Amino acid sequence: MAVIAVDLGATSGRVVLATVADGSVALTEVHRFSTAARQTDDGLRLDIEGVFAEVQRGITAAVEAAGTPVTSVGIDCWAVDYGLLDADGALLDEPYNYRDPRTAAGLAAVRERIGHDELYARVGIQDNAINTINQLMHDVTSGRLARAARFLMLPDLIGYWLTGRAVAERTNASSTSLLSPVTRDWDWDVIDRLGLLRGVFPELVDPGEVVGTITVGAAAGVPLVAVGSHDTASAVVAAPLLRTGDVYLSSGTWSLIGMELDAPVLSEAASAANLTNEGGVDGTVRLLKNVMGMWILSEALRTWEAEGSPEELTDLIARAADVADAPRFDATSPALLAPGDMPARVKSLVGGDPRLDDPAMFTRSVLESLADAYRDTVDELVAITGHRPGRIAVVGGGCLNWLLCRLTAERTGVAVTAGPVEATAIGNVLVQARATGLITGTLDDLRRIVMNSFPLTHYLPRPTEELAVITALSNEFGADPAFTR
Ligand code: LFR
Repeated sequence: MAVIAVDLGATSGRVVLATVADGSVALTEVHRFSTAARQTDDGLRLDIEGVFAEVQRGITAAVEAAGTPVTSVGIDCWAVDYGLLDADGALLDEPYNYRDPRTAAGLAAVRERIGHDELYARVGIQDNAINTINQLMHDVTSGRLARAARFLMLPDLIGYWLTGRAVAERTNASSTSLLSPVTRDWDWDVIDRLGLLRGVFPELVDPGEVVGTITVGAAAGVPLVAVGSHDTASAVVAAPLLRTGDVYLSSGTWSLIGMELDAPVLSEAASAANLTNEGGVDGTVRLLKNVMGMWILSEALRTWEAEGSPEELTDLIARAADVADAPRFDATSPALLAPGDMPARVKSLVGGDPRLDDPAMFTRSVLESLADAYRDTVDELVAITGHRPGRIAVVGGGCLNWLLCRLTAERTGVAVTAGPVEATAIGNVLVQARATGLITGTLDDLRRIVMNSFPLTHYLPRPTEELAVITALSNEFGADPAFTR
């Protein structure tokens, strides 16, 4: 029995074929393609129909590779972006990417109608220009929304094209700032006050519900299962958290760092810390912060490449390990959001310090600043929830960045476990597998399957002392001491 996960990330999408058996899960990537937005005369846009064609190609490849019946398909994607359909169900135009600067005007227009404090107390979402609410508000003022009959978040849009059923999966709907984390329904009052047209919002479904039967392509007849369709919700499912208060850090284009809770925290302190209450799988709340993440480095690499000096990330990390006293900056700064000349922007955040012209120093500066932001966020989470983390579970591509993992452990004083890299696809698969009866259990049980299936690397807060202890133990018991760097 095989499961197909469609996982759309900010730069690339993948289709993964998975098997779940005997308490473990195994993944094979069968197709990868670009999901990059493109600058058009009319803003930063996504060719979502092109992405859908790649998704179908991937599903075909997965069905062919499976050699056994496929039990279900699930889709996850980055949050906040959406497509609009007209009255005939056709796509109105290409979706905007959240890094398009139109959000500034949208945010200002939202503010005129609802103050931040009131909005936060209602929907619990951090103040971030990228939020759907700001994008939709811009669509109201530009007249775009008036031409729409249906609003669908991107993974729901792909699900609609596969099954013909239009729904809004809850974890991703929570990223719109239009969902109440208390009632878990659309906040119709906010929607009315912003003039957002009630009729465009589809019915909500939870992860684990069957959206419908796929009617097109190689997987026709197979159920489409709603997963944590916000990629971060799926990643948190597969983060090896052991107890309440453990911190996850989903490390990719963004760094999403937070705790999994049973209930939202809508207090002034949470608002002042700019923590967000996004919906998680099984009715959990992901109290977290968006820190800028590996985007800073990937944009810098793009700039250097355009200037003719290609740098490799792994080389940079190795060289950055030997750099001392790098300047630090606020890694949550909105100045870093839009695409563009990242080295120049970071340099201006550190007062023009010329040492940042050296890519190794630049890299060290970014990693130190990210680690600072993680420490500050962990401190805020502890103060606000009263829970102390036993570990920080770093998942996603950034868990391969050993220097960042090491700095994170040292700076926060909390042990880091790094892995699995493909947490998002794994979380997607496990929620499907549970929905179709291949496995049973709580989130803890799903995480046990993850820990059983993938190796983790451990980084301890005080490496020198701890290495001495581990070496002594290994000399005595013959265990492998190589689990810390
Ligand atoms: C990560 C992510 C974040 C969200 C950002 C924009 O891929 O989904 O959780 O804040 O992208 O959608």
